[in-house]
Amino acid sequence: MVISTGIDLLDRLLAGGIKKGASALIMSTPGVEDLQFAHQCLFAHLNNKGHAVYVVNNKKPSILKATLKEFDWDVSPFEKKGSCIFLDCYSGLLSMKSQEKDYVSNPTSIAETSEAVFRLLKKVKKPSLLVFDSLSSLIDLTNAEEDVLSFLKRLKSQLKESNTTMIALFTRWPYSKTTIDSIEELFDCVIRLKAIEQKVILRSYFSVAKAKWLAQLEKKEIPYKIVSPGGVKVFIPKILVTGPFNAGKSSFIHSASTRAVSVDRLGTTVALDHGHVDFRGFAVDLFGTPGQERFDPILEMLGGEALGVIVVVDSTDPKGFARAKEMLELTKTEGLPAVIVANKADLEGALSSSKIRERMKLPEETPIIPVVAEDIKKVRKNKPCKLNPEDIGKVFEKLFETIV
Ligand SMILES: Nc1nc2c(ncn2[C@@H]2O[C@H](COP(=O)(O)OP(=O)(O)OP(=O)(O)O)[C@@H](O)[C@H]2O)c(=O)[nH]1
Ligand SMILES: [Mg+2]
Repeated sequence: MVISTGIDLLDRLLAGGIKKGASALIMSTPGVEDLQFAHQCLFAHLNNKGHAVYVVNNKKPSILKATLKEFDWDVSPFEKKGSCIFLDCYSGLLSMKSQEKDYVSNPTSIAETSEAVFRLLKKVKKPSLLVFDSLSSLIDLTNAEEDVLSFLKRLKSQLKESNTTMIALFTRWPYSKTTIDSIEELFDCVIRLKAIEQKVILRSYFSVAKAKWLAQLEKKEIPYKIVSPGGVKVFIPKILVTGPFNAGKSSFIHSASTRAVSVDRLGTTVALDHGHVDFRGFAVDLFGTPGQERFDPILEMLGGEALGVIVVVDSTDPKGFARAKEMLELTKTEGLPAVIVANKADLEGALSSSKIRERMKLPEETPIIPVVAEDIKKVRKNKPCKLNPEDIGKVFEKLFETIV
């Protein structure tokens, strides 16, 4: 019995989601976007006929709802039905009249806040989710770390009693170590968000640091980014698409991407192809190389920092197979997770996957996926064509399996 986080890969790491009645802490370092982790879970829960109480103490509920809407997570129908209740612990701070039915007049008082939270927990229907946004703001507002901890303890037993799941946001400002440790200790599950600066690019990762209901944790750090609409996407910043001249690299990138650009002249790529892919919760940037040998000097540069590689070969042209392997060397991407696209499988004389494996001397674990043009009648000489979306889906599935 779990509540989905709305993020496929995170659900998988948690063996399905957050256990019902358990508490999950989204612990982030300052500057990392964390809000959508709670929002994605909230919206998935409401869509699954769940009920929720959302405690907000660091922005006006109207702003929060606008943010949700921006991500295509419009909660107003759920509010109307009564399945989503906002507890406004913010307007009172500015001595403004709240526009919510439920509010706390003096949010700096932990007694008032907790009274309101407990009242709503009794009222909300099952299965229920409490979103606490945010715990760090509660500490800042009340300036009473001890009181917040004892509130959390009472809250936990209340959650258990009412079988309510909690997801709470916490930004790791420089609080005392004992406070941070005690908070982590109190929660059943801790999901850490952090950002790492790599060269000039800032990358964010999530990981499950604790989940009491699991015997063993998968110690994985999953790169993510937040896109609107869509929310949290597992983000693979660079996949290299390479392969011999005329194999179908540009066709692959264009067919796979929601947005793509190529720099082509007379039907061949002369600089690079770039595309952005959105697929089952993954966001991926594809970088393609030209195929002609005169571009070999720039291949190493194009391959830098790739996390995986898609090698496109023309299944009817075994002469290109050796060149494909050479391109892996030139781009310095041997050893990275790789998938072979056996393209043009629709053409007469196309070799089977096993023949290609044999000829290319590829290990058994390297996936080879046959790919065909979506409509062979529309294929034009020297012009990238549209490839079959189902085949492309298989390529990404295999690739993501090996990368994350
Ligand atoms: N029948 C068939 N033709 C294909 C397929 N994929 C690509 N083509 C055609 O093959 C030719 C080359 O495709 P591109 O996508 O331009 O190949 P490329 O690898 O980017 O080529 P370079 O950039 O010049 O190295 C084009 O005429 C495409 O229309 C396929 O699956 N089936
Ligand atoms: Mg090309």
